[in-house]
Amino acid sequence: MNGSVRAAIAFGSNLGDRAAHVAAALARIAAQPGLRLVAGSRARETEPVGGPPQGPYLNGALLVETTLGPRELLAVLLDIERQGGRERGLRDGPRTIDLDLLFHGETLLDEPGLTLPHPRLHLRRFVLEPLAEVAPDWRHSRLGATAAELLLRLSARAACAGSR
Ligand code: PH2
Ligand code: MG
Ligand code: MG
Repeated sequence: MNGSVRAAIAFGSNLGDRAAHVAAALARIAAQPGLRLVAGSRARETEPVGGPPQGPYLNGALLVETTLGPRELLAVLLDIERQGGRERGLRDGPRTIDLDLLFHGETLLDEPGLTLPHPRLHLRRFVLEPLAEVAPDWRHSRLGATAAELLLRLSARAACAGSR
């Protein structure tokens, strides 16, 4: 695609038929004009992190190529969340489908509603692990490390914390 960039999207679901919610969102993303699916990680079950007590998530990540700008892509993802029955309630509460924009080309952005790269992606194993599967060599321009390196750093920190 002319003038396209690579972008990554994290998906998560922990309400209802999780696999069906993820499959429906993937199909809608793949059918979106101005966007091509490049790679998808395996979907994995993860324990909920933060928020109220809630069930386990199905998490993964997608690598896409797109001519959409970051705000346009975010609007598409929010729309697909709405089509998937997403209701906004408690922060970090359970959801049928969550689609988070992780990065968009080299875009650096810090605006209400959209920070790029995603401000917490390097802190969350449920995001970093699938991201390292689809884009191990993508480099976080603020942190100066690739997805694979960020995952190693997170694992090293977790091992240190565990040995204290
Ligand atoms: N998303 C959250 C809060 N906690 N935990 C897991 N395991 N997976 C998620 O996707 C997740 C979470 C808010 O977006
Ligand atoms: Mg999220
Ligand atoms: Mg979200």
